[in-house]
Amino acid sequence: MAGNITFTMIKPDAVAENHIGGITQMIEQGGFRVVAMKKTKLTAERAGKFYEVHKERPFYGDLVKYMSSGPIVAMILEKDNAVEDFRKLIGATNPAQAEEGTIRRKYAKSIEANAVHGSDSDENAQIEGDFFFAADERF
Ligand code: IDP
Repeated sequence: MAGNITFTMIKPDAVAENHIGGITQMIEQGGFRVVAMKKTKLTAERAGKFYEVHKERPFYGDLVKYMSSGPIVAMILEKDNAVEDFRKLIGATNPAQAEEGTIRRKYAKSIEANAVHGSDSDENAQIEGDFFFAADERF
């Protein structure tokens, strides 16, 4: 059964370019409710841990550097079928392949600096949400 929670980050380039409001508006207009939200900065160590599944990929070192290069905005989002619907709303990893109307099509600059993260499974949504938020930060 599909869960109703997903996790997202607005990545450093999109935060630096003042797109927090624009991206959050697309998220809310897409039918998601913001359960938790925080602006924070990952250390290289924490970014490395968050993306540990990609440790063997050639872009891992650059990804860790990029994700710890400036503040991000982390959010837990709620909607029926949240993980799958949010992946649709953000679009393909590579913005050149992201469909019109998606967040990445509008805000991503490159395959790396692609504006937003979205969990790829219900299990990872839980793990990633727990990585950033305590129980008393979720409403
Ligand atoms: P996703 O974020 O669409 O789920 P993943 O394959 O899980 O994509 O990759 C995680 C993140 O790693 C991407 O969002 C992007 O920032 C970065 N990334 C993925 N593929 C590449 C690549 O080929 N070069 C550089 N960075 C990449």
